[in-house]
Amino acid sequence: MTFGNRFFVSLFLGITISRFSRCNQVVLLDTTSVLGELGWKTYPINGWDAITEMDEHNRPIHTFQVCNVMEPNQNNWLRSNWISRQAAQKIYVELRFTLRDCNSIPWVSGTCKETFNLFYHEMDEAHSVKFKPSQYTKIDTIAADESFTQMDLGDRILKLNTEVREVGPMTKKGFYLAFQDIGACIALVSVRVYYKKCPFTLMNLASFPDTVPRVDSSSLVEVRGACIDHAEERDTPKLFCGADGDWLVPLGRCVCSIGYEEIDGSCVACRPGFYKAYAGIIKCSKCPPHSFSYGEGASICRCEKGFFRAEKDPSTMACTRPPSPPRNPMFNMNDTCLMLEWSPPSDTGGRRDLTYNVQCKRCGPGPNQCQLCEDELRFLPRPLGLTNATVTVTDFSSHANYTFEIESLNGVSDMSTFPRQVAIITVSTDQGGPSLVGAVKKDWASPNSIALSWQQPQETTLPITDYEVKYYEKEQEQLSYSSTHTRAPSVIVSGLKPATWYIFSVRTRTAGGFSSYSPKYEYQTTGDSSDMASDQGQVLVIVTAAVGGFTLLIILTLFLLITGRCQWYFKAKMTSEDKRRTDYQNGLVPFPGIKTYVDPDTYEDPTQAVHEFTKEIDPSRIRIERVIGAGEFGEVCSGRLRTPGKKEIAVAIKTLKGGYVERQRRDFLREASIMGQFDHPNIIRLEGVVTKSRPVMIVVEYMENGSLDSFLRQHDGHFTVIQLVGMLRGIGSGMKYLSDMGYVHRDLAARNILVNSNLVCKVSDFGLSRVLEDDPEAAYTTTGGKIPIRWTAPEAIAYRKFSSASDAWSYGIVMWEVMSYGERPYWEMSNQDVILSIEEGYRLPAPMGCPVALHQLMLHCWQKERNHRPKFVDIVSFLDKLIRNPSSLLPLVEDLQSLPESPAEDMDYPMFISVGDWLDSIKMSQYKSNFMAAGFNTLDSVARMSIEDVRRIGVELIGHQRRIISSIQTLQFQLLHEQEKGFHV
Ligand code: ACK
Repeated sequence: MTFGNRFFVSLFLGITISRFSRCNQVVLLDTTSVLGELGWKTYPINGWDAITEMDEHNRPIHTFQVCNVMEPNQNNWLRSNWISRQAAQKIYVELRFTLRDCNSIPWVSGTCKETFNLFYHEMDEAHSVKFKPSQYTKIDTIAADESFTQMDLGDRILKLNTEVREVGPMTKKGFYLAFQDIGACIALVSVRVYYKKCPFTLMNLASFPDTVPRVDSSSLVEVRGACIDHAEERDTPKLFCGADGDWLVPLGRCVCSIGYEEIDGSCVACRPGFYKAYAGIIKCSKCPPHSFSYGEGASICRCEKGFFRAEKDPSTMACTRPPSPPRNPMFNMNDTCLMLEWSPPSDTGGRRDLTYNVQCKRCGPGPNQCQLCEDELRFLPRPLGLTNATVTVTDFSSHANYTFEIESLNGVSDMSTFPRQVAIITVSTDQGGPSLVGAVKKDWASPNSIALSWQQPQETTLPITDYEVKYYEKEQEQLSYSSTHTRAPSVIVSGLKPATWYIFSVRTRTAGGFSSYSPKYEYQTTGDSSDMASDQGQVLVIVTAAVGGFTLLIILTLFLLITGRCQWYFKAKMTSEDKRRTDYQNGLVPFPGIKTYVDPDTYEDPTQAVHEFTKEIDPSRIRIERVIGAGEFGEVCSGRLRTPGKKEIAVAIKTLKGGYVERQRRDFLREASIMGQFDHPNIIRLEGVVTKSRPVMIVVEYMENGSLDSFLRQHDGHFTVIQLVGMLRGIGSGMKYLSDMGYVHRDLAARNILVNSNLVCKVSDFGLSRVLEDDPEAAYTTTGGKIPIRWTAPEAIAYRKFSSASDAWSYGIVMWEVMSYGERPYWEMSNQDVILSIEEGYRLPAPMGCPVALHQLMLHCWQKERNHRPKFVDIVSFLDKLIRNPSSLLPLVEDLQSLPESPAEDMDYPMFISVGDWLDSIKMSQYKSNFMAAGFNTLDSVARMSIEDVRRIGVELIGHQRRIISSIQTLQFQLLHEQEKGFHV
């Protein structure tokens, strides 16, 4: 008898059967989704009962029930249809069912069961033969976790069980499932059969197909991805499919191809105006200057008309054009050498690979009688591919007219079809040709003009065409000059400023070309009301000329005695002592008796300098321990050096990487030849060099804390002011030593100072111009040199006037770097803006927490007039005073600026500027000569001026009087504070 079928049905209607699927499961059968009859078979017929009800969505719920609990020996089978295995190797069978516990049914003990059995049978196809239970393999006995539970009120709560069983590996194309009841009260609510897969996915720009995991759950299936459209493999993209259908361990990836960038997991073409030149994880970039891309997906931007890209230019570089021609060609000639000089082109075309070619033409008297003459002459260093704006010519005939065409070139000159422009200079070597004029005299001067006259040259074979008079303001240091031409040996130069000193020089021109310039003569225009100064001017000029002439005579004598040849190119073989002597005789070194620096470049053979100034170390004494950085020529390592006394000391070892050319080896060892000449506690000490074996090495003392700039950045705010001043004192002392030795560093900056474990700072990075080549801060200037703009004095930027005074400027910047713990000078201002701001009188403000005294010293170092800057001896003694008297470091700049009535907003010019700089800074430069003429030439005297004084010296406009007076008041305030605090350097 079947127990309670009606009873089950009423209960099943309350169950909501969730129909779900997960994306990593492929369902082979789901009874909840079969809409029509299931068609499962039952044996015997009266065993399992198939009941189909409708759920709330009007979809059928197929259930199978059996409840023959009263009768013994039950053996009721329910068999599914044939189920295709598809790609499955292992299948999962999920059963949902209810099961009544036997206790809840009266009078059934002995016959009632609480389990049923699950079987399967693999077959390659469906078959219609009779069901044979013996062919089936048992999967498991299924028991209920939950069953009917008796409740107090007699109601029963239906509990749904879910059981999942795995079957596999499967080998045939399909299988049957069978359920055996042996006397339980069961309702089978749903049967889901599925297998697991790792689903199709996109990862790292690669697609991975649906993948079936292995049966063995411990091994993964390795799947190689295929790059999506417009992407290409970087490292083979791979994923591993886990047993549960999850993708694991992504390896490798694809990257977007040239012209495409990754956006939200796909590769999208670059927009017009953008390009991508390399496949990779980079975005499309905007076209570099002077290039464009019209279409989408550009791999490179094309150059605008007139602009080009050289073969080796990277596509990221701006398109460039050929340079404009060189400017201001000039020559200087003596008996054996002709030196041509010119200024770099105003437009370098945007490139740094500027070179010059000099072509020579020798011209006869008539027109069109020119022929090329390179082969006749000797050019030093060479006629083509010159990197400096100068060349020396020797071996020329003494009676000839040479025309030199100087062309500027860069890496794209060959690409342009425009005719090239050249600078032309004509030189006559005719000894009877143009010769020097006699003394240039001032006849008279007025506030705006000066009249000059001179003696005609005595012997000229060709008639004099005219004279060129070149002149410029003395203060301007020949940044630019004017010239005027005259046929007579006299001229009135007009348009000059009153009470201003000018420099004049005259040269003669004949058909054979120009003569050399005469010596320089200094004359002054008269002030508006007096011309007192003119006489003094003449006296001065005569003295200058006399002294100049005498010096010239000595130099010329030395020149003939010592070399007898072209002095600026031919280096005799001399020892360092010879060189020192010669340098002293030439007035190039400061004092006799003091050891002076010898430039290794003055050695014909640079290895001689290395031998003379460095010790060769046997490499077996060196132990390299680790790489600490990268230098220009190779790695920088730390290690140990065994000294002859068997002691081991810590050293830094700079190596020259293999594959160098001779020039690199020479440049590399040049630093050692310089360093080896120094012996000072604040200069990095050279231990020696290895030149006789590979790799070539320079061994120096080890500085535990590395370079000062990064050291300070890492220890922001960690030191007392006295400690910082101590560091600055050390650097100043090192610099004093260098300047006493006659060595100009040119690249003094915190990055070139090294710090040891005792916070001792030592100056490093030697090598003159080469230092600047290596320095990443160094930028090209319009004069063609490479200069670290932010650290360099204006005169060194403008015309490469490097000196210990320009080192003092850099020292001021180092002070600022130290007091700001490694801040970048002038922050993110561009180099160009830095140059302009300095020119306008702007100076770096005091860093936060900087004592007034130190900022004042910085400002002192940044005076425009280089002779007004402190010498390193002054700097060291000033810092010593501060260290001895630490209370002098207490007032901070911000304290001063926050004084109640402080006109802080007006204090935007520094204390230690000259009167000229001060007037420049308040835009009253036109009155410089008025101040000077009236004797107001120090800031102290200016600070005492009254409004009457200002009027009396000739400032007539009321607005100008007002501006000057209010600036004087600020000046008075500053001087007052300075005196109160006693911060005089
Ligand atoms: O800033 P740093 O640590 O200090 O990194 C650079 C790197 O080598 C490349 O120049 C460090 N370095 C250079 N010379 C020395 C030295 N004598 N002692 C210790 N570190 C040095 C420098």
